[in-house]
Amino acid sequence: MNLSASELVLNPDKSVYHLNLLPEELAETVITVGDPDRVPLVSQYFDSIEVKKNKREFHSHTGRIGQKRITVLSTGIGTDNIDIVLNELDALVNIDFDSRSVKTTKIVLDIIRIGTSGAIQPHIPIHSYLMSEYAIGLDSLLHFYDSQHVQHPEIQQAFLSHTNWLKDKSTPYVVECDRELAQKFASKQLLPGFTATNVGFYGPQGRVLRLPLQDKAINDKLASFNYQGMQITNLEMETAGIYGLAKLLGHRALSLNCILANRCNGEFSTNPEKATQGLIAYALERITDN
Ligand code: R1P
Repeated sequence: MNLSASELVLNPDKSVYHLNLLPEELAETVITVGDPDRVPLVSQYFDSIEVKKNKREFHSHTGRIGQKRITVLSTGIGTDNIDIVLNELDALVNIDFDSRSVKTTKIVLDIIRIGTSGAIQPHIPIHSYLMSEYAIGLDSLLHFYDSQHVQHPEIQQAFLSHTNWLKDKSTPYVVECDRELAQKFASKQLLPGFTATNVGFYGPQGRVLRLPLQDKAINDKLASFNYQGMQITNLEMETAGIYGLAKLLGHRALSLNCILANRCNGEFSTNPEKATQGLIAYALERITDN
């Protein structure tokens, strides 16, 4: 079946609509970061950069460290952008833009998020690095796809009862990382995590500036949830969407988080750039380590 112009949207130069990349401009190892300013902080370690592109919040550099070809791409904030990024990354490798048809042989991308996050457990200090083994999506992204087979309904059910989750909110979905990538990246320097992904930074993460919350105890309930010893460790805005869509599309994904805030004691990093830089260096070392 050929995809029409309205479904697979391409720019006049045949680059994909939002990411503004041509298929040959994407590497099979992709680092995603939220902030466009974090893209050069990653690519400064490249030996060479062959492509620099940007459109809206989607900035990308493709280059090499030694023989390893890597693309670093900013996603902006939130799983709404993750929907665009994951679908367009997949289209770049698995859809033929000339015939507008899905290729028979599929390419598997390695997608590694280097992000920032806030801890909700007291024992997780700021400036620690955390690898999300599981993620619970409090956004609704995955429910728009045929996705039951990549979700963990038993954990979701336990979460709904524990939190007395309001029906007006989206039903949480639980997804997990790619286990092979997790093994490649694991070390004592990374804490194992169960990450909650939500649709906003303030109310949805239990922050009150001027607006009262529907559920004042939301963060306490998240922190006290315990499923067979698994506890939710941190809050951010992309991981569950990345894991869910990567699994559905057949790609391998892993989310690494630099903890910038501890929500239990109210601390926030005084040097977020330095802390994030350490995680970038760690991730690149693992990516290039054969
Ligand atoms: C909020 O400030 C943003 O920071 C976190 C959240 O997930 C959200 O995107 O991650 P990044 O620093 O990777 O963007």
